[in-house]
Amino acid sequence: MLPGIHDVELRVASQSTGGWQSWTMATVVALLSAGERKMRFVTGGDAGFEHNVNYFSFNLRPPDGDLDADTDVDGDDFIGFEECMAGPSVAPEPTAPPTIKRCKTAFDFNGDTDVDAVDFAEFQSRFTGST
Ligand SMILES: [Ca+2]
Ligand SMILES: [Ca+2]
Ligand SMILES: [Ca+2]
Repeated sequence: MLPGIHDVELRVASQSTGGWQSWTMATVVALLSAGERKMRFVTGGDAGFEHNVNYFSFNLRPPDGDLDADTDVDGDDFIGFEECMAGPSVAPEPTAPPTIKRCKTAFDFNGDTDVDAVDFAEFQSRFTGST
């Protein structure tokens, strides 16, 4: 599993969707680190509530510059970018939050495992304001 933020999509059907073959898509978000993982389904609802799962898929989100995941790219994210930026071919070594993993999932736009000036150009193009 690639580390990062994944949109996990499930194709499901149940009594509430209109029947066992009345499919709908549900999405949950998972922040995953590298390595093997175990997945567990936990369902809510009344006793006897049943459902049908057709499939699920993990879709790695590309970096978007929004380090704090508040749907903008602003000065707060820039502070994090400065913490993550380490130059060409140098892995991020943040001394405070964010983590190395989060640096890469938020800012390594070209996927070369560093956060450098190339990534900063992309970050600038996504900057939405100072606050
Ligand atoms: Ca943000
Ligand atoms: Ca913000
Ligand atoms: Ca990079």
